[in-house]
Amino acid sequence: MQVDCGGRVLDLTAPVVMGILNVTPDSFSDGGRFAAPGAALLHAGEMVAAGAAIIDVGGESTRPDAPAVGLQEELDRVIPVIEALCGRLDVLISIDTMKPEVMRAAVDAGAGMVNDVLALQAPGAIEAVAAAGAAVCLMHMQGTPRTMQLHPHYEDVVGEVRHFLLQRASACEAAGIARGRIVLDPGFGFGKTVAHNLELLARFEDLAATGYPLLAGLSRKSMLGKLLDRAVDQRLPGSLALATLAVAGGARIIRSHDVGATVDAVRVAAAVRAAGERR
Ligand code: 8Y4
Repeated sequence: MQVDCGGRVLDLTAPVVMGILNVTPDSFSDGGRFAAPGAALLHAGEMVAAGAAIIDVGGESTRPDAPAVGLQEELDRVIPVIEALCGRLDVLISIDTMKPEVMRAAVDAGAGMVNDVLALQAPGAIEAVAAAGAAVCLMHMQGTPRTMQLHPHYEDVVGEVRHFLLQRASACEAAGIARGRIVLDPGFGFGKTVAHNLELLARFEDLAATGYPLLAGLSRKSMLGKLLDRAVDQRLPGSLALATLAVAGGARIIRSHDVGATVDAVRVAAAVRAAGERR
């Protein structure tokens, strides 16, 4: 399995790790320590050395209480970082954004994948990615970043998420984004209770059966806070358990803050899964 990332090919024969590079000054996970291009470059270099296949650069928080970020502010945060990364590191860059203008500028600066929690539903977003030639990760969210955790409700969470993602993939393909450029993601924590997240993970294979490569973002998320009563900086063991289960269920990309440890977990889980497929 491969993803065409606009000239670059991402080989997913074995699952890979996407390292998270926040360039938001308000990011509560890293306190904005990587906001400057120099510090971001250093962190990205460490993640590549630890085995990251993709670096996901994000300049806009999706937390419910996060302030909206203006277009110019977001461009000023992410574009210098992407330019610096592409000049120095041989790694695929993904741009975490909801804005078509940022998608376009990021791909011009060297990004090969667009990671959009709105699944390209913003006006002009599908066209921006189609024209740019990049790959895209289409993520499911119920509601908006502001309202998503107020009253998550589903009759059949796996069926509804699967249906939404396949509809978005069809819309992208109709607009000229080839099937081989599309990754799907159930969006753990985005308009989901702990029970919804657990069911999506337990039935991950139903999503993998769509045939599209799947990304899972579980690192340090609040479901671990609720399951384990642990603060954000105490969630690595739980995150590794979730990453392992996602790979066992067929995930091909694991989005993580802790690349080295996650690469080990993914390699172990992938070896077990491969053993089950050899017959
Ligand atoms: C600590 C740190 C606790 C961060 C929670 C968080 C996903 C994503 C996010 C995902 C894709 C996050 C941008 C939420 N999650 N993109 N983005 N999939 N494709 N929260 O699951 O990391 S941000």
